[in-house]
Amino acid sequence: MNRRTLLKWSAAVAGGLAVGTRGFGLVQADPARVAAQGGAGTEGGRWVAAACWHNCGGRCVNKAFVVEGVVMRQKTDDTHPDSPDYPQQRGCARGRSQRKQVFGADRLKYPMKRRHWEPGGGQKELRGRDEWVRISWDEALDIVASEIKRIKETHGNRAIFLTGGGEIGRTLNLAGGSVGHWGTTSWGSWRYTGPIIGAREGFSSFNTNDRLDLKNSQLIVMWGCNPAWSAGGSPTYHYLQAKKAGARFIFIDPFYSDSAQVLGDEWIPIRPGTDHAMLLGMAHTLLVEDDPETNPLIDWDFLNRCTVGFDSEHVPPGVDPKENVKDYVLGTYDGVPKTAEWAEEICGVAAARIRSLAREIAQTRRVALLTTWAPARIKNSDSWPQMFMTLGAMTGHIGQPGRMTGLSVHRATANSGPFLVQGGGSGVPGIRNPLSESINDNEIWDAVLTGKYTAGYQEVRDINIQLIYHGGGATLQTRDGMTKGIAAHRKVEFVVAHAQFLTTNARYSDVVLPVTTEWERPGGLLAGNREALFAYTQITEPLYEAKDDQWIAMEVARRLGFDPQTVYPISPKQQFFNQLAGARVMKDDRPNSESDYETLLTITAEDIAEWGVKGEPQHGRITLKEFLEKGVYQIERRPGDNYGYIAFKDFRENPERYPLDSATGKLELCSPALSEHVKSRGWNEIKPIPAYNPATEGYEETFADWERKVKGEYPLQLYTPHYLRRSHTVFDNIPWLREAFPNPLYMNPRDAAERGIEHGDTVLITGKHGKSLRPVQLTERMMPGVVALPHGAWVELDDEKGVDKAGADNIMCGAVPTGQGTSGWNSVIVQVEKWQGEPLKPDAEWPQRIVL
Ligand SMILES: Nc1nc2c(c(=O)[nH]1)N[C@H]1C(S)=C(S)[C@@H](COP(=O)(O)OP(=O)(O)OC[C@H]3O[C@@H](n4cnc5c(=O)[nH]c(N)nc54)[C@H](O)[C@@H]3O)O[C@H]1N2
Ligand SMILES: Nc1nc2c(c(=O)[nH]1)N[C@H]1C(S)=C(S)[C@@H](COP(=O)(O)OP(=O)(O)OC[C@H]3O[C@@H](n4cnc5c(=O)[nH]c(N)nc54)[C@H](O)[C@@H]3O)O[C@H]1N2
Ligand code: SF4
Ligand SMILES: [Mo]
Repeated sequence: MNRRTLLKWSAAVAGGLAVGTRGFGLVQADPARVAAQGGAGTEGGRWVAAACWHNCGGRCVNKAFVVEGVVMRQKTDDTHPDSPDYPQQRGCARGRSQRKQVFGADRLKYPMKRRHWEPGGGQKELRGRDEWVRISWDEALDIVASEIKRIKETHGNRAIFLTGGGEIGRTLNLAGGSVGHWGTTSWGSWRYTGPIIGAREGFSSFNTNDRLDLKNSQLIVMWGCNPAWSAGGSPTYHYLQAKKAGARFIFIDPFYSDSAQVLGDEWIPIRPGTDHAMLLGMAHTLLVEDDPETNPLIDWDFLNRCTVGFDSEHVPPGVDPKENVKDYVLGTYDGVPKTAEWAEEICGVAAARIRSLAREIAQTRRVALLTTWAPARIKNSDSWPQMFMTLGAMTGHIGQPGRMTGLSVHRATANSGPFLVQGGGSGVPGIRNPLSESINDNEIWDAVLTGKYTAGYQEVRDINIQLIYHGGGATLQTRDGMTKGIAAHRKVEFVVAHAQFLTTNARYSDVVLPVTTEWERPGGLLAGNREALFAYTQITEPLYEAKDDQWIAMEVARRLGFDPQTVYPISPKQQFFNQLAGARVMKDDRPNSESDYETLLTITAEDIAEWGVKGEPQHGRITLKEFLEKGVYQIERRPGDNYGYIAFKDFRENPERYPLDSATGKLELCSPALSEHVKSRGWNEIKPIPAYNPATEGYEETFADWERKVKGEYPLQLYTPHYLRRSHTVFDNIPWLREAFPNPLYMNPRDAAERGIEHGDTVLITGKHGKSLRPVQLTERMMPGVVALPHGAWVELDDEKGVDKAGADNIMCGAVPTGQGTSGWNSVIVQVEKWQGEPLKPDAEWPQRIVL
């Protein structure tokens, strides 16, 4: 960003977005400047609660100022004064640009088909580069229904592959079902390892303490955490309160992140996917230095009472006593002590620092050992969560005030615990899929191309996919192996996508159905922040000919001969009403009672009549009108209230009475159930203890000869951080955001110098699975030997050269299934060189994808 564009951006933020008339802590814009930029006054319009509905890791208040149906500007939370205990839920740059998305010139306006499409395919190789032809909704729906029918009759329902779920899944279920896909997506190996070993999992349940308790921690270790980028809204602010309360922050990350800049007392650079080795080195230090009398470093009481598998006396029933953490770390049977020096060679952190960090954690009374899913989005990382919990268990930092070990990520970042406010159900009954077949994300494209996929231990199944239905999500763009994905799209007989823009899914389809955004729908609720529930209402009528997914699902059903009412027996408005009526809030007179909720909203008979829905009047804490107008109900927290949460507290106090969900009821540092689970998936086997298992396409594979330290063809590690410009793929097309966040490849100047690369050069990234171009950003903030390619850019593939210009991460990430079926997006190896062709223009200058 140069100075001029920066000024343009900040003016837009100050003038167009952050105008608060009461301005509690918000930037107060100069009214004259606002007027000069075309902003209207507040007369004649009103602020409407607007959706910000993305899977972005945050939840915030978003309001649109609507004058005669036109959105003039946006603002964020000013519903109450801001304070650390009761913070405003303020939006990020993406949410504040929402109107630029909804009203973007590149919105899909009409149903379209590919010019050379014919029943059965028609020049299938042109998918992704054919012309688009506008068609009527009738024609579009007829094509979709007749292709579903034809393919079902010729090849059976197993030929229909539904990506991203979505509303159309209900119709396909009525019509005999479809094949789906599964994966570890966000969670990496926390997905299955977490629950199996008893560590739970940080998405629907929680394993660290709440934000007010975080202030009790003296030391906070942020293991692969960058909330300033990947947990929008209040989380970084919560961490800041812990810092102000005196906590020391250590960041362990390949990148000196914005979060580390704000909070960090220290940054320990580490190679992606090698964290496990570092922890083993720390465990070794603790084991050899611990002396209960003179130098107590290990919490033997916690280990003995609350875990299984740490030493030979505590292995779970039926397990060889040799399978224990202690003997593995000491190298008793394999002859390899996992010393700090052993770890240093792998992870790159100096042995002395590995030792001193182990001591510091063990000797500090109250420590928070926090991680995200990022270090677990690594191939072969099945034992990593178990290793992380092992450090917590050894040092006893679990289940007490200021002491916690586990996940602090996404909706639970810096604030874990049960939701204090929840929405109700929509009242739409489920429709069962008669097929219960699902393919691992790492094999979906291979399944299309080769007709085979792994269905379990020594079980490979045949499949003949001929229809790809993109009902939701951005699967072609967000799953590994996009090059194969594109080939798969060019192989099948029919591809259809519901889409708001010409996204990657849409681009490689035959028929594209334009769908509405949440701003064009009756309204809904958004959860994802434990202290608040957000509501939004309709901002505008559906744009152009866009229709909502439910309507499409019903219309396709009608054409397949079903009663549309079976797909959606109740209207979207009634669904919204049901969610509102069922909203509940936790009572504050009893602590941590997950079942003790009361009704949130007062709804009168007049409200029900006005809405024209079915319902009963009810009494709650605030009125329906007030809630919808404010757009949020937030719990006012204060120190010592009953909403605090200490994860594993009961368990720690009495593990017999409050067992964990694992097979033994204890935290399983040796877990036969885990190794059995991994084996049952059919790719490889692991030990029940957290043994180090080098990642496929990890650091070790950057070497042609590990012993002599000779680098190979792909000498650099690449990983894909979640990036401020986007929520995954969403918002990638917004010019404002493109200008603010240019999507570079991050690289250390030393690696660049070796390759004759200069700051700002266009570089070619070459890996085992594809090639991409990006402008390079040279920065000491990235450790040498590692490069980062931000997650989610919309692919721009030059078919002839086989080079993608957008830096689409999944061109570089290959679909290589390991262990539990982990999507290992952060274990990739590449080479980077200066691009000899035409340099890239900044993304912000690229033409928008305006089709019709
Ligand atoms: N290389 C790499 N890949 C990754 C990751 C990574 O770190 N690296 N991260 C992974 C993670 S954690 C996740 S969660 C996944 C996310 O994977 P996805 O869920 O596939 O990604 P999104 O971009 O959120 O996809 C949402 C899509 O839905 C569309 N959409 C929005 N509203 C509607 C609607 O009402 N109807 C319809 N029909 N469509 C709508 C949006 O335009 C967008 O195309 O990506 C994963 N992929
Ligand atoms: N802006 C933005 N925010 C998002 C999203 C988005 O797309 N954009 N997506 C949301 C979703 S669905 C999810 S699942 C979450 C994911 O959130 P996280 O799981 O936290 O993932 P990241 O933000 O990619 O990475 C966090 C940090 O881990 C570091 N890291 C990466 N690999 C390793 C490793 O192997 N070891 C160590 N020690 N550190 C590593 C990165 O440098 C980064 O600083 O983000 C959410 N928030
Ligand atoms: S963090 Fe998420 S919910 Fe909040 S404004 Fe940003 S995109 Fe919207
Ligand atoms: Mo995610």
